[in-house]
Amino acid sequence: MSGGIERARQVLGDAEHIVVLTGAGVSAESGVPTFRGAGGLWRSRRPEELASPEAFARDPRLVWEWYSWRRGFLSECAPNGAHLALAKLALTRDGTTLVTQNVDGLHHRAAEAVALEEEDPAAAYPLEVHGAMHRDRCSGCGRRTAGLSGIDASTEETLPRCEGCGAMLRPDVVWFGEALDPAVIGASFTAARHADVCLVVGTSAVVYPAASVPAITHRSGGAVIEINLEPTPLTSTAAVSLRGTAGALVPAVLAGI
Ligand code: BJW
Ligand code: ZN
Repeated sequence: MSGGIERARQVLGDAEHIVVLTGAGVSAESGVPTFRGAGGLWRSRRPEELASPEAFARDPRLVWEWYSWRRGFLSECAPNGAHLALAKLALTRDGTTLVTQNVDGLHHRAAEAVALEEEDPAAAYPLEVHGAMHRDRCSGCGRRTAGLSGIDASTEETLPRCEGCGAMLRPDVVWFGEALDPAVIGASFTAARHADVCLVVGTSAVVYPAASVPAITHRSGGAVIEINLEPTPLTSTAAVSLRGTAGALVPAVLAGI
């Protein structure tokens, strides 16, 4: 076993409270594209062109086309070994909080897959700080509904509308410039403050306020362990920084913890 993996296991094994922050890299091996970098969703577009309220106001058809395409391929994706190992950790170790920036629902599905009959999968549901792709929300009255599939984005008239108030529906995700749900990000910060260790998996750690989660643990005297293919702004503060895929490293680090 490499020294880094062994050290990470030791730090996690000794911890009473663990907070885990995941990003798009944890789902890459499930076939979900990341945002930044080679092969990322934003290789050819500026993020604000698709993931901002201004973009939706300017061209809702384009934004719905993008989300409809992503919903389509998500239905073909399944949780990988990293999601499953994290779900098992949350189910079996009290004091573990999962926080995800992902909107793909794969942590939920992993919880349902690994929970034994007598276990409540909700114990391994993550705090979804950027919302969830499988829900829609009314841009007028805010009502949340199950995400529609097979959206016809060919014209503005065919885009989905709220049955209550008639305003346009939108995916229930957090775009740039929008506030995160204060209860959800607040619970994430509280968990980060109380954590002895923050395990950070597959995020470029550049989008705030989510990227503050490991910084809060670090400032509160806890350790940061990072798993990523590449260095990130967190690497210099991490007690252990492991280079490699989440699918291989997360199960290796959590085995027997
Ligand atoms: C692997 C791997 C493998 C690959 N194994 N690893 C402070 C400073 C500067 C700016 C700000 C600040 N505070 C706020 C801001 C502004 C802004 C922001 O952070 N901008 C920066 C980018 C400059 N933040 C906001 O606007 C936020 N809102 C806000 O602050 O509101 C304030 C407010 C208050 C009150 C009223 C009103 C407003 C909102 C941010 C919302 C982000 N939304 C998105 C889209 C979600 C919906 C959707 O999916 O369509 O969230 S953007 C996108 O980035 C998505 C992600 O969750 C997020 C993070 O990306 P992530 O997960 O890190 O992915 P990647 O692709 O960047 O990285 C993948 C990593 O995995 C890489 O490192 C790879 O190496 C690695 N990897 N394969 C392991 N197999
Ligand atoms: Zn409405």
